[in-house]
Amino acid sequence: MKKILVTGAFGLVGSDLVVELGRKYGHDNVVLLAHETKRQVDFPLEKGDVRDKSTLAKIIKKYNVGQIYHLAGLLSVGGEKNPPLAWDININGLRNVLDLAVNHKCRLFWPSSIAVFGPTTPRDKTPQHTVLEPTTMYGVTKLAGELLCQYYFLKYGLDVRSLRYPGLIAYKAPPGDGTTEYSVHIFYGALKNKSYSCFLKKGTVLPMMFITDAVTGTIGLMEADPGKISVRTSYNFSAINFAPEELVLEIKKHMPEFKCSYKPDHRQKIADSWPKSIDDAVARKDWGWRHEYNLPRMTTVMLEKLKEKLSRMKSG
Ligand code: AKB
Repeated sequence: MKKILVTGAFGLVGSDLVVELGRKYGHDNVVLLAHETKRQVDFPLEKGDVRDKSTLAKIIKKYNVGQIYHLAGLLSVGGEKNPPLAWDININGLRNVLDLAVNHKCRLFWPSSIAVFGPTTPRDKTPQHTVLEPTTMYGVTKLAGELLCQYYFLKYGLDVRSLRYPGLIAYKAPPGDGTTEYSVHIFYGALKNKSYSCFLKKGTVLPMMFITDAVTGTIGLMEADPGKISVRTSYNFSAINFAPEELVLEIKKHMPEFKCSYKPDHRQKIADSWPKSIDDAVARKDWGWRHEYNLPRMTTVMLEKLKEKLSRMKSG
């Protein structure tokens, strides 16, 4: 079997995705690319930066790679701290992977984001095809990336597939430098300190998804028959929508002593530029996407799994 390469393998998505890919296809068939290689993992692990095309090319050849999940990238808040770096990693890194995927005839997955939308986009049930005028550098790179993906499909026939990820909630890896990531930090706050200071204000409804659904959808899209893929920019991809106070109420059902205060900062502006809900009917129709986790189920699993993880970290 040709191998599967995952860049950004230790990130929020990668940490869960590689486990599922390993379970489905065998650990020896999933190659991890990361900046650090000191971790003990039972997968082949290579050190590299997605901006270094020749190292990437060597790894793709060495393992006879047939599929790439290119997850490495900067998020919205990190992108505003260093916009040139966000462009360099998110766009130049993507172009390297696109070129190599063409040369080595790989199928490619690349995540876009709800950050492609902006203040001029309809905010409720945002359609698949709509106004795209993002106001963050992250959103600009995601929009340019979507168009590049479609271009490589049209020009070179590259089988590239993409999803516009909403805020993803996961426990295996620590949250990255994003805006929807409050919804992950809040669980660490609840379990470590019984309190959390939220950087978004009450009423900030955003599209969100539990990681298990995101991984199922990502692999589902990659396994779909090519004839079923009608979108080669990126699919709208949606599960649940909630505001911080709704998540707080849900956590309080398990931990009545939990307290959340609200101190909105610069990240509020980013959240305000994004939709409240997404219409993902095209993904549901084309390749059968459906989600399983609602807010209560996601909260129960997050508290349980993160508690286990934190107590393992404490004891060892
Ligand atoms: C972020 O908030 O930057 C990301 C995203 C929605 O793409 N989680």
